[in-house]
Amino acid sequence: MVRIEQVEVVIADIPTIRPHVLAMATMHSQAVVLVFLRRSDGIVGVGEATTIGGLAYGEESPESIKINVETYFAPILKSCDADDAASCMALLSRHIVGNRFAKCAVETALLDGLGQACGLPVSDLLGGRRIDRLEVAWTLASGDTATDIEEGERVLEARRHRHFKLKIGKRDVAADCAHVGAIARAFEGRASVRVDVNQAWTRDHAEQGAALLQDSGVVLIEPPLGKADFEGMAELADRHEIAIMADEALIGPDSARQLAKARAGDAFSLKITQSGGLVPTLQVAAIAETARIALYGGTMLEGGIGTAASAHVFACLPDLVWHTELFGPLLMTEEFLAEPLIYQDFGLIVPDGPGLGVRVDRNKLDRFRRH
Ligand code: MUC
Ligand code: MG
Repeated sequence: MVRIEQVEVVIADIPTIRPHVLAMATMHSQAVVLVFLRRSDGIVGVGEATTIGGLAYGEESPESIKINVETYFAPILKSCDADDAASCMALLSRHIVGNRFAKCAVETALLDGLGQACGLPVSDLLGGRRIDRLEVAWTLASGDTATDIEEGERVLEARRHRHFKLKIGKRDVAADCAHVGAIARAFEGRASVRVDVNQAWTRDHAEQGAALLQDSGVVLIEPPLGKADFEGMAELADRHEIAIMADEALIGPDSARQLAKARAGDAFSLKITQSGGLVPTLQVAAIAETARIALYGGTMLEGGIGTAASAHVFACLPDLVWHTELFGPLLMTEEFLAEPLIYQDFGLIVPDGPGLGVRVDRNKLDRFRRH
């Protein structure tokens, strides 16, 4: 039996290329939590968890992920067969409630280790990839219309992105929709525009906003309403042509079933952290597919490891109607992978080496490691 001999958790604070303005937080850096599992055969598997704005997005913080993995996950992991990722995760779930982000990092590290041991990419362990390149949207979130247009022009010209997501919800609805309208006009016929309100609107705001955004040619709205308002989301999706996407409310297979039953959105934003791991993300996707809910490959603004893990999962799915937003590493000023992920032709190339197919450069990481 291959044992897990060492569990190491590192938090690294990586600056962002510009302030990233969301309804609930403005980010100047991203706290990346990396979990390294050293196996008795010498292989080291790595996984990542991130959140957004400390405790502003979810109920786990970078610090809670680190302390909980070190204190509660590690002793259980040390009793597991490292080659049996499913049994390890089942044992963890029996003893640890919640902690989806931490579970995601640990499951990723188990699968990375297993993939390296048997010479297979994680996507093969998950059933096999269907595509090698995932189209990637970019988030324009400087908070300023002219800066956003300039930034959009640059990444479009570089053939890096042709779908833009705008973060709104901080200003009043009319001001936000005017900002979005100006950007949608600037890119009309050249790039698609979607928005993420991150739950900041009331039902009245959402009615008003959905109509204005639809008129501006915007194609999709990520959670306009609070995550508990399934009814409001369903009514909005029913009344407007513009697609309504569930995101914050989607926290694993049980929530997927409830959201699908309530028809609380036309689309699901799949996130490996929010789902509690790679396998649970596939379960969420399967529920969506059977309910005829469109799929989107979401991000928690992960660095290279979480982004590669997400890419392996998303590459296994039959149809990502809304593509992905796996741009996390591009929002950070620094790279901690030995070889960066490849973005070309508006997409991300899914790594094809064993495990995640990417490696952490510990020297690079150490420069940003929190002590
Ligand atoms: C979210 O809510 O979707 C994804 C892209 C981005 O800028 O923020 C995230 C979180
Ligand atoms: Mg979102």
